[in-house]
Amino acid sequence: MALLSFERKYRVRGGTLLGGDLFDFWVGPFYVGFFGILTAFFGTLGTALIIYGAALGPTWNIWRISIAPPDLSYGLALAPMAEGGLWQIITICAIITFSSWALREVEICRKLGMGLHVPFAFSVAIFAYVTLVVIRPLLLGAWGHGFPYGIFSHLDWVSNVGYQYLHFHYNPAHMLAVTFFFTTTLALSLHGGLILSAANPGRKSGWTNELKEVKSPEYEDTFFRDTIGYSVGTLGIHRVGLLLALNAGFWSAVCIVISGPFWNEGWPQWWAWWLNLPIWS
Ligand code: 07D
Ligand code: 07D
Ligand code: U10
Repeated sequence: MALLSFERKYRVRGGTLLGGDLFDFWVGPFYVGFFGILTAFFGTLGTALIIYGAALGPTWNIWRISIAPPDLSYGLALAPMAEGGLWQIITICAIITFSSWALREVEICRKLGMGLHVPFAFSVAIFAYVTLVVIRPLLLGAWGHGFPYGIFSHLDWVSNVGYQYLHFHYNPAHMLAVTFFFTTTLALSLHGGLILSAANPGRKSGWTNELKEVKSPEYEDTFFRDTIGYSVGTLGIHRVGLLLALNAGFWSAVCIVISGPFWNEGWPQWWAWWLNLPIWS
């Protein structure tokens, strides 16, 4: 079915979680829905507050604009606008916007009669963000532990927090997360490469523009059986990919939430358990 006639068929009422038919419409290509209104409203408000915060600050240099969280001395209290209050409201706007975006995805999945895998995956990214700006600051007792909203300033935060634990690479959950990130790119490059190689097998010969026949999944399976002895299969690779990517986000959240709330020495010291194993004595 051509995309346009497919859209006519599926652009029908229903599948909404909230708001019934009220917001069940499209604006251009975008489905709106109750959660689209929420996303648009809080996304616009949060962005406007960032611009307002930039106007209060010392620079319009895009790389250096930064909205900082409150000083640690405010603990878990609300801070005055110019001293971190803005950061607190922007954080609320961001969480509502990201969650509404995920719920709008759920409504679209329901309209299409599809599984909820994409909104589930996005929820893991939201979970990592919420861990950084809500869960860990709550556990440490101050909003000041959140990261500042600025392109370079958030990098400074990552570096500073990393060195607070001497050598963040020694954090075992960070190792897992990094390994999952690396493996995700390996898996995507193998998958992208394999699909394109089957879809573009090349010309029949150097003397003609006639193309060879596109190869079927049997060829794809055989390529990996011949190289590594096993093929996970055409559906399987998507399961593996999703699993790898979700684990990357999940272990990232774990690696930062344990830094401080559950371990406050340097990460290299954590490995003392290895030296202390009774088998060495
Ligand atoms: C390609 C999808 C498109 C999304 C893009 C991001 C904004 C922010 C806001 C000026 C893959 C749009 C950016 C709307 C503008 C203001 C106030 C996604 C794609 C293009 N980071 N980070 C970046 C965010 C954290 C880290 C770039 C967001 C943690 C490091 C971009 C968050 C830690 C490096 C950015 C967030 C951390 C970056 C490219 C939220 C650990 C880089 C991102 C909400 C996770 C890289 C100058 C990208 C860079 C980079 C955005 C959180 C570490 C500005 C929105 C605190 C080490 N981060 N980041 O492509 O070049 O993502 O920085 O949690 O080296 Mg970051
Ligand atoms: C949080 C983003 C969520 C985004 C959302 C959506 C918009 C809309 C709109 C485009 C999680 C936002 C959407 C704004 C945009 C439009 C239209 C994703 C998030 C909800 N590290 N490290 C990680 C590596 C070192 C340190 C994670 C590598 C040093 C700290 C990952 C190296 C020290 C923290 C990772 C390395 C250090 C991390 C990040 C190498 C510094 C964290 C990925 C090769 C001296 C952070 C949850 C992530 C974390 C984190 C990788 C080095 C410190 C595993 C590969 C040794 C303090 N590091 N790191 O989490 O776990 O994405 O955050 O050296 O806090 Mg690290
Ligand atoms: C995949 C795949 C696959 C495909 C695919 C893909 C994965 C095999 C079949 C998809 C992959 C790609 C296309 C590849 C490229 C993608 C990436 C590299 C990922 C990164 C993506 C980007 C960087 C693009 C980001 C773009 C975004 C997020 C779109 C931005 C759009 C908006 C912000 C609008 C969103 C719409 C909303 C919120 C709802 C509707 C709202 C509007 C239209 C605005 C108007 C508002 C209203 C009507 C509401 C009223 C507003 C209010 C109340 C607010 C007012 C408030 C005030 C304060 C004034 O596997 O298969 O192929 O293609």
